[in-house]
Amino acid sequence: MAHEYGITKPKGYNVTFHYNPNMERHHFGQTHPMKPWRLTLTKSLVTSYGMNFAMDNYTARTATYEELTNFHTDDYVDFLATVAPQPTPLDVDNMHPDLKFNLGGSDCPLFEGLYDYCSMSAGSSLDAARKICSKQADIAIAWGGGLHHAKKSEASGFCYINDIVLAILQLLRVYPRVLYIDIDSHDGIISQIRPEHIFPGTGALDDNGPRSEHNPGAHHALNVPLNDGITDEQYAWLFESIISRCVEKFRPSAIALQCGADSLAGDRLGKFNLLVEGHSSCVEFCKKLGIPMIMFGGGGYTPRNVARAWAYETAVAINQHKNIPTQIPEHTPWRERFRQETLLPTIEQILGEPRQNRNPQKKLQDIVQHITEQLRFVSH
Ligand code: TV1
Ligand code: ZN
Repeated sequence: MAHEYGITKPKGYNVTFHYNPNMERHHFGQTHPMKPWRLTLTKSLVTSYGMNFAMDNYTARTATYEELTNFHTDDYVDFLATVAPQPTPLDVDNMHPDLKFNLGGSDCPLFEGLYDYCSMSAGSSLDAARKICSKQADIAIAWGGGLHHAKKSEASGFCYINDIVLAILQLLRVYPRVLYIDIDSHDGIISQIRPEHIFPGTGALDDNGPRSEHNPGAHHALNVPLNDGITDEQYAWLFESIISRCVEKFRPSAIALQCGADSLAGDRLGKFNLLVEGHSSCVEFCKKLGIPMIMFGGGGYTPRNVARAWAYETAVAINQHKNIPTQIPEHTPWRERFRQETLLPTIEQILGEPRQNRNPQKKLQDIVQHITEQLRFVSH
């Protein structure tokens, strides 16, 4: 079975895969959109295609208290570590009065084993960062990470611990300039979203990072606000135009790429028309830059499609995406959960009818123009 698809480890290029099988045992609650089980489904495809033979596979350790408090405050981490699980309240009026830090509501419930779940997610991203820092990896993959909303002392949008910030702080010890890219359908740093009415309400085109006098980050945040129904062609064009300009100006020494999969067509929360091909073309483009890179997970609420995208993007990392058969292998665990037996379903297979595209080409050209002007403020 090992070399069924001829997948072997390439010489001189190393991909590491950081995964903790205990993460997926955690549940946010029956109706909550975040399903850690999507990680099981991803891993199932990765191994059934034999991709594990082309990577160094690590069981991610849990992050320590000291590591978590590199970004988060002690009082917040202490609370996360000690608070008892609570049933999810039906509405805000029923919320437990003792709860703090935006915990215990419907988005960020206090489920059983929460602290372990958070430390595993952060641990996998930190392990990935360390492999990049020690040059043992050219690309390090942490699908359990990518939880980009968590604040210093507050949970937000299904995220409790910001593993991305922790990983980037590690990278910055060795790499002077880290480019953070976020293709989740919710606002990250270089991301796309209809700002005002979509969670968390930030991400406008002119939202470029706090401009206090001594803030070196001023002007260094770029946003690409998009409407429903964007297609692969438009997305890839935007991504490549913008990222190539960013790389030229900023000359990053490392890349942190959040691969949130709620930007895929058919997502329970997202409203785009992206296929695995379009989503993964962002990963392909970044890989070709030849800059050390961490790939994180993130959002993604239709587990079978999340697993397809992240497995295919794992194949991109090991440069096997053109070689693997599109038919999902017979021996894949949970194979029937994928509905169609292809790794690359069409928009018709996913949605029947594509969503109406509310992104006129002219708007997208204006965005690229605006970003090009913003980049005047960026120097290396
Ligand atoms: C329980 C059960 C929670 C069903 C949450 C969708 C649910 C949502 C649920 C939901 C849901 C949000 C808000 C709430 C502002 C808040 C991992 C007062 C059907 C990275 C986080 C989105 C996205 C949070 C996370 C958002 C990520 N949308 N059903 N909650 N309100 N919260 O709008 O970026 O993907 O939706
Ligand atoms: Zn999201």
